[in-house]
Amino acid sequence: MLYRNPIIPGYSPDPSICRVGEDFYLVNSTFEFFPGVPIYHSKNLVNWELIQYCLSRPSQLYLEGCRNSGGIYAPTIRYYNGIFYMITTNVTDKGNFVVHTDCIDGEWSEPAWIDQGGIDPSLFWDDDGICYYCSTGVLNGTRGIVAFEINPITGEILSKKHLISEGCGGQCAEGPHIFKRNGWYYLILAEGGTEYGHRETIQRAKEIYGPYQPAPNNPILTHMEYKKSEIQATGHADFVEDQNGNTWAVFLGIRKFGHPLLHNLGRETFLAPVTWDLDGWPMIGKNGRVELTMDGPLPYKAELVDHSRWFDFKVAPLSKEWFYTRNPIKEHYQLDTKNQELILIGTKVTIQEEKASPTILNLRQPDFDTISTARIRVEKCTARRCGISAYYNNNYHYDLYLGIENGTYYVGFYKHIHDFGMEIERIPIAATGILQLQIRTNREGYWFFYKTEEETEFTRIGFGHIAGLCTEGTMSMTFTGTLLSLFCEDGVGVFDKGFDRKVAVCDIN
Ligand code: 6LW
Repeated sequence: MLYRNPIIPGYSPDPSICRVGEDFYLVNSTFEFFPGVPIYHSKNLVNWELIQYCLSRPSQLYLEGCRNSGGIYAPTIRYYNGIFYMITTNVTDKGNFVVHTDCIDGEWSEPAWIDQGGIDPSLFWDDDGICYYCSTGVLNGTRGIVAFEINPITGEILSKKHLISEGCGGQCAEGPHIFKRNGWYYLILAEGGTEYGHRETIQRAKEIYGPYQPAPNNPILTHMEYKKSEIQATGHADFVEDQNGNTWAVFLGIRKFGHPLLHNLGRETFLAPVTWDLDGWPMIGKNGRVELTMDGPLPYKAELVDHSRWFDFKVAPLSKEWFYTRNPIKEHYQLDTKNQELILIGTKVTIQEEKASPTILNLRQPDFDTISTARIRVEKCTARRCGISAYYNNNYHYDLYLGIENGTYYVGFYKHIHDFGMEIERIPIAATGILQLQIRTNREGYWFFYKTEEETEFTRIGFGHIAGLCTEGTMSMTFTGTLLSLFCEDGVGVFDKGFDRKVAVCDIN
């Protein structure tokens, strides 16, 4: 059965997956954004619905002062004996922790913190019911993968710590997951770092703590030597066996947009079938390579998805797809369903401010070609700036907005790259009516348009090169992707009816 990759487009890295009967659940890392760790559900492994987030309360996810791409690193989701577990790291808080729930769309527990450094924790239950923890770590001065017995409810460590692997020769052995098959303990790892040298390797042992032997055909996934593919940096996989006994891998990859090795959409979630050779070694995709269109024995037929969405302000609550930057002040986001208005209360915190939580609502940019439109009720606004942004983080964003200064209303266009930000355009408009703000994107850039009530056509006001919103261009190592956002600073901003995010090839003139 044919299907399209990525299965979860836009910034959705470090996937982990589990199955309960015929239902699959998948989670991703979320860094400085709130709520943390989305949970998606699927029956066919290709079409995923966001059901909710594991970390939805500030007591579970403290992000005050969190640096860009700090916060939540790679999670693992597992199901055992009626309980779901999600284990991850908050690098800005106390490190590794586990939460659980017996109801996937209910509340998750408070974090149980684990006295172990490192990142990318995972859980594995052996046949005797003993639960094992593994993550990156350092033991007696040696860096590698650390494993021990754990109580997954309390986080208590129940055994001696063991260094079970130093990887298969690549740098940054991370993203470990242990599973058992035909009497072997398998340990899969991401190696090479999450960039263009990324790969997945596998080892196995007869005892859980090793010694682990690497597969003869490692790496089992990489595009390191496949530069002509649009998909790059594949790695950080998790395996799941479906109800028919077929094994699948979910993993992260990026889509580069042209000749240069740059990507703006973030690390996305991909799917590939896993095949096993006669010696019991797996291979992901076709000899470790994957494509945008793939074939595999899916449990159910996949639908072709259109990621175009109308996010309306008619029904509360807002769509779960919106998320905040760091811990939000919830009262600053109000929905007036009667008037179909989203009212944002901006503070003095601007979206260029470091390590802060401005008033901003974000959606993923799900593809290269998109058209996003917001409508502003000009006469109801008092904000210094309120509008729409192609937003990577506080250092990288292109903004289009209604500005109000000394009683003058205008459409403004602002660009921020590295440590330099500047308002490029300012066009005065009437202080009334609906102002439409639009961002059109493709593989070259972001084009900005506006339309007041008196005008019949959109007018182009500015352009920002796609390279300004790319992970590779950011000044600190970042792990996220470009978002399409609504924001408001210093006063009230009123958005009318809804936000239109279309995935479509657009006219940029
Ligand atoms: C993730 C780790 C990684 O936890 O990036 O480069 C981290 N490697 O596996 C954030 O995605």
